[in-house]
Amino acid sequence: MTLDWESRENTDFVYRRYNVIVEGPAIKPEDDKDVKKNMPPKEPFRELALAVIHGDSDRAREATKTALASTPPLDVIEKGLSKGMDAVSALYAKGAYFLPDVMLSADAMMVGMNMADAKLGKAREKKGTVVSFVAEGDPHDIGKNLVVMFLRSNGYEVVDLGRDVPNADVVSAVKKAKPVMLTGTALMTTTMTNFHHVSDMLKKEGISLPIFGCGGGAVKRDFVESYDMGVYGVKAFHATKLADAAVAGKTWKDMRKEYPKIVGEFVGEYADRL
Ligand code: B12
Repeated sequence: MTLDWESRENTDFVYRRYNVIVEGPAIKPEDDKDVKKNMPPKEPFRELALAVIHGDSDRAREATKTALASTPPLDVIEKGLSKGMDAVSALYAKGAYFLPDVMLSADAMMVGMNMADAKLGKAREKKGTVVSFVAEGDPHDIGKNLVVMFLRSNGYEVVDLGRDVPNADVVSAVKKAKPVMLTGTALMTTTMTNFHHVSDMLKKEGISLPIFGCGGGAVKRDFVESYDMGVYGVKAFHATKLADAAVAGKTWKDMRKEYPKIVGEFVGEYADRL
């Protein structure tokens, strides 16, 4: 029998033949209640978030192009693209999205981020050097890429070591670049412990940095404050304020105490240190 796939009658036949129970029309990811709660209501942010949620790089390119015509690049990232990635995280956590979905969304996010990065432009005079890396064994580099992007666009020379960086390579890079700041990102509980090792290895070499800023989904403030030089970084754009503070002579001990003041906003994670 020849089937006309557009015809309801025939699809019913196919469903019956293969014992498929049809519960209703396919649910769109943006209709999920946890996604709905945090979706930006207004354009151009909604379309940016949707492009990331659907893992559609072409749509992300178009949406970012449109958004950048009227919106600051920082808002395009923080209020649009990042909201999409938050939704993807929620869908992944509840098992509605699988790794391939997440990878497509990460690619779409990077397309938009690179365009926003180009628009941010690079400040001409360099304020100092920063070394950035993702912890050994960890492939999650979206947050680190944001940190690098913000630092570069705010006048810092960044030695970007990439992801899954062996601890020894971090120490070598620090010895070579003599940075004003080291940033580390870890998204996995199995990889974040490398921050502790890096701190110990630096100390063994007699190296004391103004700040070793550590962030990433897996990391919490009390963990970062359990080793020397560690300052817990909450938002990627805070990295520039922390680097500015280091250039101005603040130490990691000062930064732990004065974090909200230094980044210039209320930060829930530091609510006890206003
Ligand atoms: C995207 C993603 C992936 C992508 C990564 C793509 C990429 N290029 O990064 C892919 C699909 C590759 C991936 C793979 C895996 N993933 Co994954 N992934 C995620 C997901 C959904 C989102 C992570 C993300 O990018 N968030 C957005 C970014 C922007 O956030 P962020 O890095 O934390 O950065 C923010 C802040 O922390 C801050 N920040 C970060 N660093 C710094 C530094 C400084 C100085 C400052 C100031 C701020 C700062 O700035 C950002 C905000 O502005 C999370 C789920 C979740 N809820 O987080 C899981 C998650 C991280 N993955 C997880 C796992 C387990 C894996 C796999 C091991 C799965 C598997 N079974 O194979 C593999 C890794 C395999 C391997 N090789 O080891 C787990 C980790 C669990 C844990 N706690 O250990 C999570 C939490 C999912 C879960 N709930 O189980 N993953």
